[in-house]
Amino acid sequence: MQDNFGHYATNQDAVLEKIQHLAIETPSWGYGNSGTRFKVFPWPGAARTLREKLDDAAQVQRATGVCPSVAIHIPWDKEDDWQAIKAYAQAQGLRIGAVNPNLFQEDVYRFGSLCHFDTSIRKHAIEHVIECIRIAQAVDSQIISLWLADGTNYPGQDDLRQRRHRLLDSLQSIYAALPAGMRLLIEYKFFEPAFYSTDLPDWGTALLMAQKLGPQAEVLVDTGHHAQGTNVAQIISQLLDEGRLGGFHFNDRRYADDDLIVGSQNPFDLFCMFNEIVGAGSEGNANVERIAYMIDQSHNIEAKIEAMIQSVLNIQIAYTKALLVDRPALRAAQEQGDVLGAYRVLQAAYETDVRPLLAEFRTRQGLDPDPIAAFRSSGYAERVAHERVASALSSGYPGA
Ligand code: PSV
Ligand code: MN
Repeated sequence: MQDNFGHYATNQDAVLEKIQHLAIETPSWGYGNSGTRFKVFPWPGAARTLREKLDDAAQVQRATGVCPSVAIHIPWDKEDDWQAIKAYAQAQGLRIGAVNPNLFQEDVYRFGSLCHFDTSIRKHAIEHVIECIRIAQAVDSQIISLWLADGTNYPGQDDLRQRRHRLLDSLQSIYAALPAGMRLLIEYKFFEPAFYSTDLPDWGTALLMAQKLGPQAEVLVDTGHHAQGTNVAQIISQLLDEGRLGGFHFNDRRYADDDLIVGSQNPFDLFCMFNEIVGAGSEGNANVERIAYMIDQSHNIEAKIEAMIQSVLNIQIAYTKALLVDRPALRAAQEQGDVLGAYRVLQAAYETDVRPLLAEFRTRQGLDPDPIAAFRSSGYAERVAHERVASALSSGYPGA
């Protein structure tokens, strides 16, 4: 390990300490059946209820030790008794994380939600987000993450500036309902489901909205929500500089959509994003401390719990490599105009095999150094496949 880590060998404990503090939230919807609009392939034993999703998320926490919270989506995860859910999560060593309102699945949202031309539909959407704020309060969550499917499909379909005014107006009503300490994370996506215009298409629009709203509003970067070739690391640097990087939805994609395992397609890009974060943190950027690291993936054909664990491992690998960047050497190369020298500092960190260090981290935490192998040998997947299918058959549940 000494050779690999160069002058950081002496700092191994500091690196391990930092890895321990990178908490990653997993999404409840990543444990249920999902698919494309062409086909949903049911996974044997996929979670069907919020409790089952929490059971599965607890496995990810057990294997990795860094996933103590679970994001929920309302109404997919709607429950009558939130105190009971909170207690159920706690008993599993978990807590409820970000609450995601759903402003895209009701018939009334055909022409949008917060940007709709009909005031009563805008009001309906605002009330749903306020309902989510109340749920967040009930489960002691501090985050509402808001994504809109709003947009238009044809030029002229609606007045774009009017839509923008409606959006700001709706967001202001939502913001006014936020209790102290709760953050509204505004997520953007450049297209889909709308194909001509999207009301929150990019980080700039999301940032403008956040700045107009106030300090409790920040931007949520879903890594899969950019056009091909977009430099997401640079977006991260700008948001950090503005103090408005609320959090991430991690995932990866090759062409479009956003559900592949984070780091599986463009691991160097992921490293570059973390490099911006670690760099800003090393200079005392206060925003770095409150970034919410969340995964937003729905696995279509792969084993769901394993895919979630693998995603966590990929994030840890990218982060650990960013921690190994020799920052003084990087700064010196930059200030000498040594273009290749600077690049080679990043390359040295990126090409370091950090798997032994991460195995050491896990061993020190009392975890198995290979979380996927540990999960596979636990027999959990086979057990729930058996139990949940059996209980579905006996109850006549159609989704098994
Ligand atoms: C939209 O594509 C999105 O990224 C939003 O975060 C949604 O809440 C989530 O996916 C739903 O799967
Ligand atoms: Mn997302």
